[in-house]
Amino acid sequence: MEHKIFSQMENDAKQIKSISTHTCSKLLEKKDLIVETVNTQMSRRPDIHRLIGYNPLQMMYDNHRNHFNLIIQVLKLQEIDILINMIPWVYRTYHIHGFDYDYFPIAFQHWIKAIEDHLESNMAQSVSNIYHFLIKWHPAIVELVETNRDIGLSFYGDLQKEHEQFLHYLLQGDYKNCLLYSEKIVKTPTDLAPFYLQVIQPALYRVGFLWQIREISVAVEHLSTAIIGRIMALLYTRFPLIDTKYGNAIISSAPNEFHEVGGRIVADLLEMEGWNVDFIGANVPPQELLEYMKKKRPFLLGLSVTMPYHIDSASQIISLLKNDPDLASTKIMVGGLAFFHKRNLWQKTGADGWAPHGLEAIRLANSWWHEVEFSNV
Ligand code: B12
Repeated sequence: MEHKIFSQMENDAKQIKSISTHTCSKLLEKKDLIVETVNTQMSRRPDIHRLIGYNPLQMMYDNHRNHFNLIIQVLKLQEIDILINMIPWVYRTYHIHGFDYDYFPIAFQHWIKAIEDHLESNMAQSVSNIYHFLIKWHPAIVELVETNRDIGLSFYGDLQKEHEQFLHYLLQGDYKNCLLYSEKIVKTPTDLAPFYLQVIQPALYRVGFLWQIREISVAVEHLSTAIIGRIMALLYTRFPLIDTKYGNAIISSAPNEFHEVGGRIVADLLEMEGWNVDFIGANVPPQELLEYMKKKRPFLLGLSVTMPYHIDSASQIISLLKNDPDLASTKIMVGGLAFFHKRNLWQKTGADGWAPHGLEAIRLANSWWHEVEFSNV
């Protein structure tokens, strides 16, 4: 069902002409003004509180900023499929949080108007086509969201029972039992990867979904992530450090990206494999990452991207690296939820490779290392 509508939308979207880089830069230049105009116009509407389900206006403002970042991203990458994949998530999430479905086409009209106010008419016209497309597909998106509850949370692997038990403790905020139970699962270093990939990762996906459908609060979601961070640190440090057999690797989240557990899993698994890893975590200013890389001269950089509108910031770092003679030979790998929206989307970043999960990331890194080693013989 979901696929049918997606492919129909994708087909229909082929009619939308791609937008020039000049128009994209103008749009980016006017971002604050356009977002501000939509915020003001929407908040002046007499029906605004009904439309946003009596939520604070700030929630709508946050959505507008994220929305516009996404649109700019989609236009820059010329990947409308990202938007088509994301839009049901946006409808579903905001509707569950009380927003009326009518809010969306009304907001789209305000985006058209604001873009017309701030861009030259031919540019405004080309960008507006995206909004006309969204307005046209609005009823189908609502139907999809209302009828399709399968959002791809199926479990793969042998540790389903363990995953469920761990999740149970996690949602109670029961750190002690989470830790005791994890210790039962992870007895040797080789147990760590299945624990990370089949227990922790799906538990966090489930936590995200429960947050999305408003079954748990932001506090419970934060607590779950914090418990997992503590457990990862505790379990990992119980194993002896492996001698370095591979080169230096730096793992970081893309600029502005706050999600860091995925990158941390990749970092831990690389280290266990014998890489010398610096895990930098989330939201590093690009210039400082580059300076650090100049000092460290890593063989490998891994960039984690969760939100699609951060793909561009990853691409920018990659382009800086590739154009810097000191760093151009660094192998660059990207990964994270953002790349699940479309096959081969990672290639748009200019990276050398992509991996869907931690174990695959290790395989790719090792194969790159051996390739270079072999070519040096
Ligand atoms: C915890 C969490 C947060 C925390 C993050 C804290 C932290 N310290 O990391 C906080 C509260 C900051 C947060 C914020 C937001 N979040 Co959040 N968050 C999550 C949650 C619940 C878990 C993320 C996670 O750790 N997953 C587990 C890891 C292990 O999985 P993973 O990242 O996919 O990693 C694996 C692979 O992808 C791959 N991989 C990952 N990185 C890399 C890197 C390389 C180099 C390679 C090779 C591979 C690789 O390997 C990993 C291991 O196998 C997810 C739910 C989910 N489905 O993930 C939502 C989720 C990602 N968040 C979401 C949203 C919407 C947001 C916010 C926009 C919310 C808001 N309104 O503010 C902000 C955005 C902030 C920002 N600027 O980045 C949505 C995204 C929806 C979408 N369609 O894209 C999700 C999916 C929740 C949901 N179901 O709706 N979030």
